[in-house]
Amino acid sequence: MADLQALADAVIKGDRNTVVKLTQQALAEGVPPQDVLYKGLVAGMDVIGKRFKANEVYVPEVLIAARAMKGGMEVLEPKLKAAGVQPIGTVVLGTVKGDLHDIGKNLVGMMLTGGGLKVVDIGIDVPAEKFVEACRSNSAQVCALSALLTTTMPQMAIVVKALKDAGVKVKTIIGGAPVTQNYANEIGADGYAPDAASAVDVTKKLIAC
Ligand code: B1M
Repeated sequence: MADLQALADAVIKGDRNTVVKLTQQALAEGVPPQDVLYKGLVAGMDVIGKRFKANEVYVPEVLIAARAMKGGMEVLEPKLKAAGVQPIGTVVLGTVKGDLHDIGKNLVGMMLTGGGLKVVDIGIDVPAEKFVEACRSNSAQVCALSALLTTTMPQMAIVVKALKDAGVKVKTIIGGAPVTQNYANEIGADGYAPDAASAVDVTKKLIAC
């Protein structure tokens, strides 16, 4: 019988082969795709997120867990589409103009995907106009901005203002090593997260309110 706890455990261990096998098995046994997603894959990533926040695991473990989850998602995606299961929201994600750092951004993207969100990753060195266009064309609920340099942080203020000026109804979340909650308040961003796991919690809260 399908064991969704074993599936979650395989994600936590980063055991991609077992994740793929247990996902296939659960679907073959008629477990609803949304249960496989939320009680298996997402539940596993949730544990990884909590451990990451508590410094019990580090970036490599998160990347390995995310890769394992991706294996399960590849099996699951066609079934989710067929069952009409919608992601809980759409997030446009990018590193701001002038900034080429993408390791943290990619981690945020993986955790958001792991949290059941659709992520439109528009890359690095992204100018404000591109954020505006991507949020509009994807009807995003949240625009997520990453910056690693003190010199590129002001770009976040430019993006937040550009979205407001363009009348795009989207919540903004910012993060990256030099970024703080105070800075988010200062530039009028709706949310701030210190790490990739918190970014999922904050994004879900922004979508809910
Ligand atoms: Co750069 N770099 N770098 N660098 N680099 C830093 C950031 C720096 C702190 C190093 C230092 O001097 N000690 C420093 C910035 C100083 C400052 O401004 N305060 C620096 C500098 C100065 C530079 C250059 C200017 C160096 C030069 O050329 N003279 C240059 C700038 C290039 C540019 O962007 N225009 C540069 C270049 C590079 C590389 C290309 C060589 C490379 C990037 C490769 C890549 O990303 N593909 C690089 C790297 C690797 C680093 C360090 C070593 C590591 C960054 C990293 O990936 N960390 C970094 C020093 C350090 O942090 N120890 C440094 C791991 C990653 C998982 O963490 O990105 O912080 P992080 O993401 C975290 C959180 O911040 C948060 O979640 C993530 C996971 O928990 N987070 C978010 C990130 N985005 C978020 C968004 C959210 C929420 C949370 O919501 C949307």
